[in-house]
Amino acid sequence: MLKKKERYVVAVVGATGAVGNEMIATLEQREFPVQKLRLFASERSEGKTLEFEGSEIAVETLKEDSFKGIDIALFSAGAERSKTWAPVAAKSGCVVVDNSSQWRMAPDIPLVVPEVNAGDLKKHKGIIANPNCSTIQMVVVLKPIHDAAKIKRVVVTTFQAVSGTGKKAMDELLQQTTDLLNFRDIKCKVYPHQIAFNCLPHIDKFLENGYTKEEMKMVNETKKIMGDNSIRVTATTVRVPVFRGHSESLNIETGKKLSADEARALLSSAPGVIVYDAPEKNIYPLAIDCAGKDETYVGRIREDESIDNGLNMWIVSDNLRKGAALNAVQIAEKLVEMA
Ligand code: NAP
Ligand code: 12T
Repeated sequence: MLKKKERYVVAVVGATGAVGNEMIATLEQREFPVQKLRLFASERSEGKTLEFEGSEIAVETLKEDSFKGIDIALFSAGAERSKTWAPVAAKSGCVVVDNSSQWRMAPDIPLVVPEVNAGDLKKHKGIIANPNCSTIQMVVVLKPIHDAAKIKRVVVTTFQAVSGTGKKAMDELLQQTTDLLNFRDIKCKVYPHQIAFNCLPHIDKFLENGYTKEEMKMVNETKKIMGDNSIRVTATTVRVPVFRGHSESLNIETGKKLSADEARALLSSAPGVIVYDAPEKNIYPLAIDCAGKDETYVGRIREDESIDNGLNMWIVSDNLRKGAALNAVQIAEKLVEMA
């Protein structure tokens, strides 16, 4: 449990990565009450410094006693590191907000999107899991619809940015694009196929049921966060040559009929959601506009004419902000409120 303090000692584990960088920026922008910031990464980053609130902070490597005196640790250094180090951190009295997939489905670890299930934070025992980026932006939109009309089934297709995979993937898209435009051969290191000017129906590993891990994260995490195992979800997750911002096409079947206007009104007052929906003026959410923003944008809201109670919509959010760093910092803010 977090003890009430004026200011907290905060750690970012994976500080040099795409998500870690965004975490540092988010803590600063939201004026999180930081007494001291400690930054951790791998041995490769030894000697590096990163800027926070105008001063340079040295990047450290993790050791058994690293977490002594740290109140809150935001982890984004991959599942392996979370598996090893989150319990070490929790044991030394630090509250961990973990961005990896390692602990998300563990029954006694809360999986939290503050707009949806902040109440689950009360049950934490030192580790709190941050959901997958694609799931987070979807559940902030599903929650008000579920409360009003009970969702029976969701069919989702994602169009995910390369920054979700990390820094090396962003470099790969840039390099392949410049190589192709200069008639040079390309190299595929991060993804199994060319990502520039292409779409890959493959995110994370393939599982025995033919789905990818990313698809099954959306299925399972949605039920856990919404606290309702009866919601049926099926997903197809696709990598697209976009640097930042995940787009998703949602088809939602509800128990009660909701008109497109009713859905628009509901979503307009939902926390963390902005309705951006005026197709007659070519207004709908775009990844390039949502990059750097905090909210999830919703447009193309329309009734599914093939079933009785169905809605289609298009949602976009910044995968590094609400999809990762911002959600983690919002969880930390809730913990401070509750302390
Ligand atoms: P990234 O750009 O590749 O950064 C990886 C970070 O992990 C770097 O800071 C790296 O340090 C650090 N790291 C690697 N090995 C380490 C070790 N042995 N000890 C300490 N630090 C180590 O990746 P990213 O996109 O920021 O993602 C990081 C992790 O966040 C992912 O693996 C995933 O678990 C999670 N994530 C979650 C979401 C979500 O959906 N919520 C989205 C994206 C990522 P060096 O620079 O020293 O190598
Ligand atoms: N493979 O945190 O590649 O479970 O976009 C998030 C993003 C795993 C995760 C990606 C991934 C996660 C990706």
